[in-house]
Amino acid sequence: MHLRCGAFTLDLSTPQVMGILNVTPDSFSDGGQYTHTGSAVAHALQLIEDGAAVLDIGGESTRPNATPVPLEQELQRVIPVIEALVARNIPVPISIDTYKPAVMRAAIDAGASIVNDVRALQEDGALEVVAASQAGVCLMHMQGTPQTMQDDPQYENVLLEVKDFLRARRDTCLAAGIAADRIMLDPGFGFGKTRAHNIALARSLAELLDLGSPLLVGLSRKSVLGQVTGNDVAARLYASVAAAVVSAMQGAHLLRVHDVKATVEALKVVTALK
Ligand code: 9MG
Repeated sequence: MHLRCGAFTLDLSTPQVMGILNVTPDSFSDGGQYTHTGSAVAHALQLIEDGAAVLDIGGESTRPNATPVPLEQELQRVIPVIEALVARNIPVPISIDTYKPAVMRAAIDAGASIVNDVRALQEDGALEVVAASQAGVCLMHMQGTPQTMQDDPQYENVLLEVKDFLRARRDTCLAAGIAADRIMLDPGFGFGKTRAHNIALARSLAELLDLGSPLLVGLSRKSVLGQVTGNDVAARLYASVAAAVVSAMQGAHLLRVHDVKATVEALKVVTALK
């Protein structure tokens, strides 16, 4: 299994880590820490040193009830960081976490190789931007929007509905000319899902492998781990590593995490013992 993305081919034959770099004042766990280009770049270099195979850079929080960020502000947050990292010739692909086509285009022009879209390229023009590039893409499932998604999420069968959505969005991408090996899929833990929905999905993650695309999982520090452990967001390291291990044991290819060093080490054990 691999992902083609820009000049990179990401080998996903063993589980890999996508390190989170939020250049936002209000992300749920690390908001406000890396709002200056210098500190964001320093943190990115540390994530690479710790073993991240991909860096995911975001300039708008997607936590529940997050305030939408104007286009210009999002561009000002993320593009200088991407440019600075590309200038340093970093050895891993940069992923841009955005649903806005104009940010996708600017980020790809600046050197990003993956588009991580929590709206799965449903925004007008997003599909065309990715299709016209060589970037890889992560298509994520979300019910509702970050402003409404946790109000009262409802499913008849969460696994089947998420799976059908991901299959349909992947087919739309294929029809638009995005090659299958440029596409990853993600069930979107915490995006329009209750604790029961998240746990049901996590238990049956392996069923999503039938879709034949690499699977990205983001459970790091999320509220479902707080609900299970009783810990607040600053104390969810062990729970996050456990969630990454369980996901990788079920076949997840890429784990989107804050705590790269601990997760990389745990995944080495999964790879060795699985
Ligand atoms: C941006 N973002 C926040 N959580 C995420 C998750 O679970 N998956 C992906 N792909 N992106 C996420």
